[in-house]
Amino acid sequence: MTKNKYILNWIDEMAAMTRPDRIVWIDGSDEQRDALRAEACSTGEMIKLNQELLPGCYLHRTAINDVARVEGRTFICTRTKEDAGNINNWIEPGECYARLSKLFTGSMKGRTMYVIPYSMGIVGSDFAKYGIELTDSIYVVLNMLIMTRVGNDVLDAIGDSADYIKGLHSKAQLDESNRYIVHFPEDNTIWSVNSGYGGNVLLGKKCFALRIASFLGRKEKWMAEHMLILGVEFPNGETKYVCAAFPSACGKTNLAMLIPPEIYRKKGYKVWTVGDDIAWLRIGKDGRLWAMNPENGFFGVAPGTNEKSNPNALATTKSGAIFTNVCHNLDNNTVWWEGLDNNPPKNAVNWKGEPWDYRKYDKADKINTSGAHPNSRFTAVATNCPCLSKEFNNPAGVPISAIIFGGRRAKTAPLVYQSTSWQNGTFVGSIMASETTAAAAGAIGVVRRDPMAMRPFVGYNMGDYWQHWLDMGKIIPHAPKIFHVNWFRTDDEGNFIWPGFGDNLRVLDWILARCEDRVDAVETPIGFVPKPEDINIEGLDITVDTVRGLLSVDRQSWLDDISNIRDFYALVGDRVPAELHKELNQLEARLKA
Ligand code: OXD
Ligand code: MN
Repeated sequence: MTKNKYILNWIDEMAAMTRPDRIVWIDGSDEQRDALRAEACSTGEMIKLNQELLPGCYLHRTAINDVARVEGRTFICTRTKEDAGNINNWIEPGECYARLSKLFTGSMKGRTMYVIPYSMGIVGSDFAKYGIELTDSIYVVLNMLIMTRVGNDVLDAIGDSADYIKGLHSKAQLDESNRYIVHFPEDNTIWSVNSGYGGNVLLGKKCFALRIASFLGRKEKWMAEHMLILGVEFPNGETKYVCAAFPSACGKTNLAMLIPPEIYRKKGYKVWTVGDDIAWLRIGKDGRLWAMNPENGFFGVAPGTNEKSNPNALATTKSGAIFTNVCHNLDNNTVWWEGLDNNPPKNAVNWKGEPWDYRKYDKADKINTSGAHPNSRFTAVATNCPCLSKEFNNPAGVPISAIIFGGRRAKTAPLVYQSTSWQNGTFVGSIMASETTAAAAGAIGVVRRDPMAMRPFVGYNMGDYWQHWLDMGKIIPHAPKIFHVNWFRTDDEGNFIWPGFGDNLRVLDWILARCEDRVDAVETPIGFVPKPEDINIEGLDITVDTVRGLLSVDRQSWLDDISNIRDFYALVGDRVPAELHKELNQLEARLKA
């Protein structure tokens, strides 16, 4: 435990409000974890899976009304509304504390309050930041033990300082209409109530490592980003690292754990995973930008994960994992999800806990007919990952050569292009977008602008966040180059043209060659695109002409996008940096030229 009076007083205050029957400090030991697993199984909160096939693995189901992050109920409560900006929901902090205090009052009666001291990053390192989460959920404790570094050494590292993030979570009644995920960045405080779903309640992840950390990063001149981090090892043994930001559901975990195509493997290429979701970026003493993954595990989407799409992720889930809202195979007490294989279990329970008949599956009504919820998850231990980078535990992180933005665009964005400068790259990030796939085949997707894939995760005004990007560009002596990729261009029948998955390494290869001036490019109105013959298609079923098509820039569809971008900038409001308006005007002029 600790003698830190800030921590003890705060816990006293929170306990006086929530009134738990007892308070238990989480020490990070295996003994305590095992006892909590046993307790959760005894109450039905978790199901112990087949320990021969899945040692240390458990299944949990959240409430049916509580299966995803709730952006509409997520708030950034800065003192002024302007500082939260138009993209975030906002409540005046005093009013918000009062409103939520009512919901927290007595919410832990008859329950235990767990005190979880955790670190984002290596405990004791310069890059680490600490938090304490108070929660009435064993599920949260067991997930935090995987996703973060938990234990008494965190309390030692905090010492007698008040510098830690205060997180309070209660499942309360899981009342959807009173669900709140609230951040008070100016108070280093997060309050979450009436949810039990990962992204809303594992407070180290989106709440701290993105929303609060982005706020801190702006103050302290570093960056918290929704980015994977991976290393490409070249045949000569050198490894170069990139960070990549994609909106949710664009295959971030798959890219982070990519398996090189055979012709690359034969040459000796390898890909190493440093992180699959969040990167904290700082300027190193050598003037380069260094990235570290503040997390200690993966909270990945299960459906679609299989031996082909992501064998590394699958291997990572084979021990010590928690599965949430997947399908339970009663025949062998294991788990299943859509897209795992073509063998749905015959004797199974769906994500809602009901008997499940795979023959009734209807793609148009996945929520009600699938075995696993489309947003069902695995929480997996990072060190299980076969392709985990040896730098994973390096407190300094890894030096970044390229930052890659991406989205899901059927037509507009080419396979890859390079921005012309950091400022132009910031603009490219600010206009990032993804299309939702409409139900009817061939229907045009709805464009959602998701700047830097951070739309739901910036803990302050989006315009100020863009300004912070521009400001960082001025103080990074050797800044990474900035690129944009789109794996999702489709042909007239709506089929993906680019094979994706492991073959995305072919694009990373070009990107890294650009970073070292080893390859030329063609200038277009939107930036530099590869010469078609410079994308290696050896061993692929596509021609240079297909690549040419994938790299084409259709001026009209870009011009059509401009008004959507202007509307989005108008929504962000008057703190959009002038430089970005200028970039937009120049882009339009180049497209019209
Ligand atoms: C996630 C997300 O859960 O981005 O990582 O939604
Ligand atoms: Mn994410």
